[in-house]
Amino acid sequence: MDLFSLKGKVALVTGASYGIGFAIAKALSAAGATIVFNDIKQELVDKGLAAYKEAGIDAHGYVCDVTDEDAVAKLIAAIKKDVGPINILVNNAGIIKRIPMLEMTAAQFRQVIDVDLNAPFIMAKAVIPDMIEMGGGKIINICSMMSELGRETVSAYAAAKGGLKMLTKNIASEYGQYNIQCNGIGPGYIATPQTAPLREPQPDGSKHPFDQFILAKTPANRWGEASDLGGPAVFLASAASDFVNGHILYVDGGILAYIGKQP
Ligand code: NAP
Ligand code: GCO
Repeated sequence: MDLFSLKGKVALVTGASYGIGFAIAKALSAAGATIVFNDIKQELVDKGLAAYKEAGIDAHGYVCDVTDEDAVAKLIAAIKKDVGPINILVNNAGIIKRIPMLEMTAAQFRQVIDVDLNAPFIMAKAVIPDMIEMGGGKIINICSMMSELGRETVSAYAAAKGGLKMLTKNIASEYGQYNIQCNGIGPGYIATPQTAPLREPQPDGSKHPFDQFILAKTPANRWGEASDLGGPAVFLASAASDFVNGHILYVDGGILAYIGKQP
């Protein structure tokens, strides 16, 4: 089981005060990693620190907007000074705007691309030099079903997550020679604040139509929990995946394999 050990490793998980990032950080901590996380607001970082402490994790939290290249450079330098160079980067921070394309402004489109695609580029660029110096490292990009599929109202998000899939493959191609593995995790539909609007019970108490739709599309017949992503993240962060590179590991309960339950 040492193959899955992260003892002595420093892991930075972006946007990890709660949700999927928090769950992934908890799993990496359980495997021995020192956890560092950032969020966009101090109040969120404080909330996250309290949650990690409650989970018995002595995490290091920083305020940083991942789209701000200067702020990211300062973040990485501060982490290196306070904790040590980053061995594992999880690009988790993300936003979604559910707006029909013809109603979406270019500024709204750019904002989603900025957080979900440009920021992982900025973060990876900031950590790779130290990884090269250390003889290797792990980058995990949190992709999506929308790295493979489209649906109404998520044009910007799908474009970003599709791009993130290809950025993942390109980092693997360009830096694999330095023993850096860059892979993606493609979560299915996970019960977090980001998908809460899709699961809102109807006024009559019945399930949201989208909730019913996802259950019919998922062989596991359930929404994923953020904790379902912990094991796959430990695998991709550990020596167990040293010859896995440029791969998107879909953790979706089988959605991508399934035509859907007949109504
Ligand atoms: P979430 O609940 O919305 O959490 C996203 C986190 O990222 C929040 O803490 C958010 O902070 C932070 N963030 C947003 N913009 C940021 C920025 N510019 N700089 C730093 N932090 C920022 O989302 P989630 O459901 O946990 O999803 C996490 C990741 O998984 C995202 O990349 C998402 O696209 C992806 N994903 C989610 C699902 C799902 O079904 N939930 C499925 C597939 C993929 P604020 O609260 O301040 O915005
Ligand atoms: C949506 C959902 C999805 C999930 C996730 C699926 O509106 O369709 O928010 O995009 O967030 O990305 O993998």
